[in-house]
Amino acid sequence: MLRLPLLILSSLLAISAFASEIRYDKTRAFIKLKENGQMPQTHLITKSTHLFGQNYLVRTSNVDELQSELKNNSQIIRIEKNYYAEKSKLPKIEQYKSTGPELNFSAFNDPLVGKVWAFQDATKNGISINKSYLAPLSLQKEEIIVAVVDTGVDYRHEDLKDSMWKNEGEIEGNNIDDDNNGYVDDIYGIDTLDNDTDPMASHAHGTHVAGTIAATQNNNVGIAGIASNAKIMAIRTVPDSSDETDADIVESFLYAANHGARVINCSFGKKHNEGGMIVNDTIDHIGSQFGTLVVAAAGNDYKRDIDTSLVYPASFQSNHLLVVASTTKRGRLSSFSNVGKKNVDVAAPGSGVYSTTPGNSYGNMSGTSMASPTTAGVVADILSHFPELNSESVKKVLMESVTKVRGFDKYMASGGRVDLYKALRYTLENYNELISSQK
Ligand SMILES: [Ca+2]
Ligand SMILES: [Ca+2]
Ligand SMILES: [Ca+2]
Repeated sequence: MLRLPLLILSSLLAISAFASEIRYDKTRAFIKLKENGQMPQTHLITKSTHLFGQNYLVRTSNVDELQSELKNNSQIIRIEKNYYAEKSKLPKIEQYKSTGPELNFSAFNDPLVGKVWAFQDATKNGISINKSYLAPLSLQKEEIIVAVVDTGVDYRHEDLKDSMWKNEGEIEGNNIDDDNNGYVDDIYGIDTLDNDTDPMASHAHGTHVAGTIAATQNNNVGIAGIASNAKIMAIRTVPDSSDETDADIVESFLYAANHGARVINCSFGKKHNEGGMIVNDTIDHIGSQFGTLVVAAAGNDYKRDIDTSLVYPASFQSNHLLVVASTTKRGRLSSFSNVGKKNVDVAAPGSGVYSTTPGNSYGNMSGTSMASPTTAGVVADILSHFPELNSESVKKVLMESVTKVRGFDKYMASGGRVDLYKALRYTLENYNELISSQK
């Protein structure tokens, strides 16, 4: 039990050492034009790519010169640098320790599912996954694509290979961009780090996240994911050092939404923001235009209040963003979890989460990184039953249907832990009201 706290503590120390020199990309910047504004003509901009609305990503020979040249330009609303998140440590695989009799989840035949304690009922501090499948409240099932924007996914894993999204418009391995989307042979997703289209896992983190959401249920193999009809779109954007850039996050989110992802899991974050709003604008854009909900980890800084000590993207304000704190098997807030009465929305199991790891293996990991996909899995299953709900509605469903936990009111807006069974029931009971409020 001591290993994880020490790990995070050491990463905090590492961060403070870096804090004075936040790095940025010297070659890329974001420009937001005014309505009818023209892209400034300057030798400093070597290429410009339209992102959405009035937002562009530009390549530049010198971002500092470009920024000072455009400071008072009448055509633009703003120019933002592309900042790195800074290096920090991702959760590592822990030794699995049994803390009681093996659990039995009779809705599933997967041999290791008994280790996924979150499948227990709300009264046992779980989120009622087994209960939801034993006596289904609703049978409608639509396939829901969940983008795992992370360290890549082992898409060959025995318990993930049948749960992977595949780009129908692309022919594998012919070195041609068949669907003309700007990416050659993007079958499972993309890799913004290597600028290619192979999102194979470089670290266990993304594979673990993917299994929690959608490991194949009832295949007599491994565990079971929370959502029965979700497909994982793998997007490798987070380096093993956790030092992702805003430009890569924006590219990932736009790719995900453009290719049909209704949920994006975001188990990463940074502890600084120099005023950059491009990621927030992107979340609002994909939420309002595509109905995509971004589910994000609150962060692991031992009850840091992210209402006052902001972290990103979790501290952004958006109706299309659901922010998740972590709970333990005993129903408490995990000691490492961040909090925020305004900016944290819900809590979900994140301590000692058993899931898939690369190479047909399985293991435990702990962090709000794990609480986020637990919640993303619930969101995906709700959307699979009720695909007509938009991102704001499904966020409301999750928040209104939580299991209230004493003391959680001061930590998060909903004051409780997500619950699949209660969320399904809430949606059925409030269906007409939810749908009419979307118009
Ligand atoms: Ca393509
Ligand atoms: Ca191809
Ligand atoms: Ca399985």
